[in-house]
Amino acid sequence: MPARNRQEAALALTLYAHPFSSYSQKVLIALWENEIAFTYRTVGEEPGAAEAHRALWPFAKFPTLVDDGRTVAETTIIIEYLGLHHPGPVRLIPADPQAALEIRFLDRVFDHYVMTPVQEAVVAVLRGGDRDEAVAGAAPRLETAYGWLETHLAGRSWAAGEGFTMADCAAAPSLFYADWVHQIDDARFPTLRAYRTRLLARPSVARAVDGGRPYRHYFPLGAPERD
Ligand SMILES: N[C@@H](CCC(=O)N[C@@H](CS)C(=O)NCC(=O)O)C(=O)O
Repeated sequence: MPARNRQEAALALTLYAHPFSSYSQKVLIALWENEIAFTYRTVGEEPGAAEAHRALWPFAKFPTLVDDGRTVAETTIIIEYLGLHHPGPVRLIPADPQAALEIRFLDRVFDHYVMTPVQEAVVAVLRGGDRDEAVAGAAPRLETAYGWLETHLAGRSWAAGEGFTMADCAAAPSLFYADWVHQIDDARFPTLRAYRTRLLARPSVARAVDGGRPYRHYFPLGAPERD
């Protein structure tokens, strides 16, 4: 689609999200990779945004995209939807079905085996649980994920190979926050550590991290000084 038409089509897009939320960042990275314009409604910060969001999506999980009246929820589905309806130069899911399957698989790995233990630890502390107990609960699961990723990422620039894909959109916030909960050990996981560093240097990811910076005091386990 020519740039002007892409911008016009994108004007109908509204994203309900929060800059510090990992899943919001996953979709923001996808939007920014292809410079897709959208209206940003900040859930929990902007008056009325949380209520409007809940009316659209009763589970109230964010981010949620609205495209010309159509509600699209769940980050993976949102990114798939953007690829179908607002394609740009960076193809986050390749046309080849086998290559796409690997990306969808890795997207699941980051969401289920990295982000989920992180989120559970964060939620436990937000609900008044003990910080050390929450970290101790997440650590063995993250160790398993780090070990698997260390092997799987060997020889790759990005999660699925040489191209930046939806799997990297999922990986960036997952690994960003996972390292805060249970640090990725340099000596045992050098490939994973280097991948995280590469992700953070990517402009769309750096922009997402910067957007979340003013909200670091929300992190209930205590945000570290690094990053
Ligand atoms: N599976 C969902 C997860 C979304 C999610 O858990 N979002 C968090 C923010 S990072 C959220 O909405 N938390 C608020 C809540 O659970 O009420 C997706 O991929 O969109």
